[in-house]
Formats: sequence, C-alpha cells, structure tokens
Amino acid sequence: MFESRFQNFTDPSDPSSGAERLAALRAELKRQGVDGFLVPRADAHQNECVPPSEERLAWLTGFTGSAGFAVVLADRAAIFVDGRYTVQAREQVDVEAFTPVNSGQTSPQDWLRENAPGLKIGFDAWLHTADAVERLRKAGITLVALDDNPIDQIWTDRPLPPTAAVREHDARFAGESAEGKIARVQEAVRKAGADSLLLTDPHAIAWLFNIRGGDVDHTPLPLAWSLVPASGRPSLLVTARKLTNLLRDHLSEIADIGEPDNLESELEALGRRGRTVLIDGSATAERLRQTLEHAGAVVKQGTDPIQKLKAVKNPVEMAGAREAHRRDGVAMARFLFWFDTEATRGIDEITAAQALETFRRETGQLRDVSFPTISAAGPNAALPHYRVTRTTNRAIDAGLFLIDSGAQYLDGTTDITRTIAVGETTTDMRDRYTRVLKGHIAIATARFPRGTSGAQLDPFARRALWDVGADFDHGTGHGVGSYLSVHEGPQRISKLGHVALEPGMILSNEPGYYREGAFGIRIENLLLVREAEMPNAERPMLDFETLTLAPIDTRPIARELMTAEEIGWLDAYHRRVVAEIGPLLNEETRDWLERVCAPVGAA
Ligand SMILES: [Mn+2]
Repeated sequence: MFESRFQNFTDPSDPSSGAERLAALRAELKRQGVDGFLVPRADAHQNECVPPSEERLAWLTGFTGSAGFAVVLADRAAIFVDGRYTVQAREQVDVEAFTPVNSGQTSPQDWLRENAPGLKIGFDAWLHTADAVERLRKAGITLVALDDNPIDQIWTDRPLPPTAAVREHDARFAGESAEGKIARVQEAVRKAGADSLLLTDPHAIAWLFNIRGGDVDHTPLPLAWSLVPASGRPSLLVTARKLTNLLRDHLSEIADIGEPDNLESELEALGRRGRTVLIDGSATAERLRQTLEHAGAVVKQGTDPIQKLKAVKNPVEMAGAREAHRRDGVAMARFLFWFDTEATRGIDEITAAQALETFRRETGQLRDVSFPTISAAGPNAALPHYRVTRTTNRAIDAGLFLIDSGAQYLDGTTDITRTIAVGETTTDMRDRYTRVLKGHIAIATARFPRGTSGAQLDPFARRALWDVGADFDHGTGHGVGSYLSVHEGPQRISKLGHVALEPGMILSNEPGYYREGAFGIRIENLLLVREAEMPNAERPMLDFETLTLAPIDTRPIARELMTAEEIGWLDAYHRRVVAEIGPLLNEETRDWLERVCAPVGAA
C-alpha cells in the first residue's frame, strides 16, 4: 500500500570485512612509507552527507554514522565516535579490529600522543580542514600528506563521483538574484580586506548562484567550487556534464564556468600575483590552504560570510517556508489520522515511515525527504538518532511512538517531530511528555532583546526537566535552510549557540527526553525569528513565529503540570492548525483534526 522512493531500510553494513580491509590498508601504508593513517568521515567539501564514493570510513570500518574518525596504526586501530553513536559503533564495527573510543572523552590527538609517539602519520589533505590539521600539528603529531589516498588504492569497487544534474533555483523561490547576492558577498570580501573568497561549501555555492543539485542524499547540493573576487566575475567550477547548455549559458552571464579540476591552478594563479585569499579554516581543506600558501598567496582565515547571509531568509523565502509548512501540515494530518486508525491493528516502524513519505509524495511537490525518517517505537525512541532498518524494525505497541521527519520542497525545507500515545501510557511517560511540552512552549513563546543568542534561550527548554533532575543530551534547536540542508548554521539554540538570533532566521525547537531501554519523547516545530509586536517595549525585541502546523498529541498531557498560559498557547496553536490546515483536508480527516485539536482547557 505504501512505498518509499527516497529512503531505504536496509542494514547498511556488516562488520565482517573489517579485518581483511584493515590488513590491506596496513600493507598499503607500508608501501607508502608511513606508520599510520587518519580516516575521517568527510569529503573535500566537509559535507554532513557525503556521496557513496566518499564513504571511506564506512567502507573500512562498517560504521555508517554521520560523524566518526578512524586512526590506523601497524599494530592497532581505533574508531572515534561521539556519545550519540557509541552503541551503533559497537554493533557495526569489528571491535577486535577497531577499538571504539568515545571522542567526547578521548580525542584522536590525545590517543595519537599516547599510542603513536614519534610515528609518521599519513593523511589525505583534501579530507581534513586547515583548522583540524593545525590542531593535530600543535599536539605534536608528525603528519605526512599523502597524494594518493591509500584507501582509494585498495577500494577496488569504489563508486564513481556523483554527476547529478544541476538546476536553476527559480527566483520565485530564491527571492533574490544571483547578481544581487554576488554583490553583497563582494562587499563582505572587501570589508574583510581580501582580494578573493574561496568557497568550498556546496551549500554556500548553491545559495550564491541560485542553483540546486543532487550529488548527496536528501540535500539538493551540487558539489562544486567557487572563487569570488572582491570585484569582477566569480568563477564556478562544476563538472560540465551536470549542466544543460541552457543553464551553462545562463550561469555564464554572471560567472566564469570551469571544471573542478581547475581549482588548484586558479589558486596558484592568485598566489603568483600575491593576492590575499579569504578562507574559512573550519571548513576548507588543508590541501587548498597549502596550495595557496605554496603559490605565494596571503591566506586570510575568517568565517565564510555566506553562512550568515544565507541564514537570514528574505521575504520570498519566508513566504515559501510558510507555504511549504502548510503543505507539509496536510501530509502530517493525513499521516496522524491514518496512524490513529491503524496503530492498534499491528503496524511497525517501517510501515509508519513509508506511510508518511507516501502522504508527503501525494502533495505532488515532494523533491525528497530532508533526512531519513526517525520512526521509533518503545526503547528505540530513546536513541535520538535512531534509523530504522529491517533488523531493528519494531512493532508499534502500547506506549509512546516517536516520529521525526522532514521534506524538501522547492519553496522550503521542513523538519517535524511528534510523539504519539498508543493505547495506555504510564504516569511517568505523561510526566516527562508534559515537561518536554512545557520546554517546547517556553521556547515558542520566548520574547528576547535583539542580540540574544541561542545559548541564552536554551535553558528555557530544559527548566521543567531540570525541576525533576532530568535533562536531554542534545541541543534544543538548529538552523534550517531554504530548500537546502535541514541542518545549517551559524545560529542554533544550544549551549554552543553564541550567534545572535536575527529576524528571518529559521530554527528548530525540539526539546526531548530519553529513558534508555524504555521510551523517548521529542516535540519539534520550526520557528521563524521576527520582530516582536510590543508597543511598550523599552528595547527592540524579537520573538518567534511557529511555522510547523500539525497537532500535538494532548492525550499524554498531565494537565496539573501545565500553567494557564501554557494551555492557552496550546489551544491557540491548535486553533491555528485547524484554521490553516482544516480547509485543505477531506471531510473525514478534517473532522478528526477538529477532534484532536479540541481545547485542552475545555476537556
Ligand atoms: Mn530537527
């Protein structure tokens, strides 16, 4: 009945080939004359999603999480993962071959200092940022850049690099011409005192030139490079076969189009003329920094100015986000109605994920899911980054069911989590559910002076949990792109979110609670920062417009824990959901929506 086009539920790997591949790698390292090798989970663009041809860490170790790092020495090897992935690493990796290490406790450089004093450690300078290499060198590690990545020498069936078609991102979605954006970026380059800006982040390039691609899963990125001079024409280096003649002609009006392989010769040309080139050392490959430096360029390290420009949505993007969320709200309402009807008839996590994707596809506008759906029943929901596979798939039975999902539409990217009561819930579940909801409402209703950072707001989401000695181990919110990545910076609501929130930024609001081995809760809406309407305010104030429109389950609410103001917010939110989504539903679904959105106050 339901199918998935944009996600699969296969078990990605098995640990069995780890030892054999590790032995082959060690032989190759010996041939290249180094004592060890670093294997990051990264490509030359430092993407969160990498194409299959860049999945070297997964190929070598079996580990498929979005962040990880392996160090291979002649007699030992370790895989470093953060707290989110310790369980997954033990399941996916041959722990006899690779010792799992919690990177929150021991960094690769600490481990190397301890286990590899004085050894020559090889690395691929395309895959490590300039900043990361500097940290390792400062820690006293002897690094040797290898021109031929040793893994590529032994990975015989390595997939080819992706060549997905690049498309123009239409002005009616982008809201600003590429020319206008280029002029704004050039101004920032001049302000930074640089002659040229090197762009290696495909998100920035997609935004700047109003193009989108399909080189990685779930984010419409074109893998490409770009150089933006302080004045004159930028260059855009993208594989020719990704462009139609029409798009090439169009882009040629604003940029010099070339092949990605030309990047280093362009950098060398800048170096020969002694130019100052701005790079973001936290995102630019060490290889490119070296190339610039060796060619005689002045390398200026700073932050990529596009991050901030891209984060602040223009009025067209804001209107698009609202439209995308109404459309997504229709799919969510249809899904939640279906779930309420079917949940007691024996469905499982995969069926739920497929059903939701199907309802989204039936909007006729779905380009992709914005990440693999987290469809998690019972104890699986206690893993915040759970991904369902055929092996882990659980039947949905009494308790709490968590579903975190999102969509890519041309006019906007969505990300929503709902936690749904199935049959009976325990007092304990209802208590924690209500505290998570209180945290969600505290963020949604926050008013704050201009200049306030996400770090300052983050505790709002936690207070009701802190009251009972509980907490959750992830940030409260991340930035979201406009038909781009579902995770974008620089703004975020977390302990580390030191960037001031600005009108036009989109953020998620997703407090949670996780009880290992038992259940998990998260309630997530996307928010748009705006100027607050406070006529008597003594300073410029900001607040949030909630973009996401879907019912929040009221059944697991412990009403006695809620204040009148909190109930007032929830009832008003539900009135808005009914008013905006109701007219777009068939009668049966609309009746259901009105029922589940009934005021809690009147219960
Ligand atoms: Mn999210």
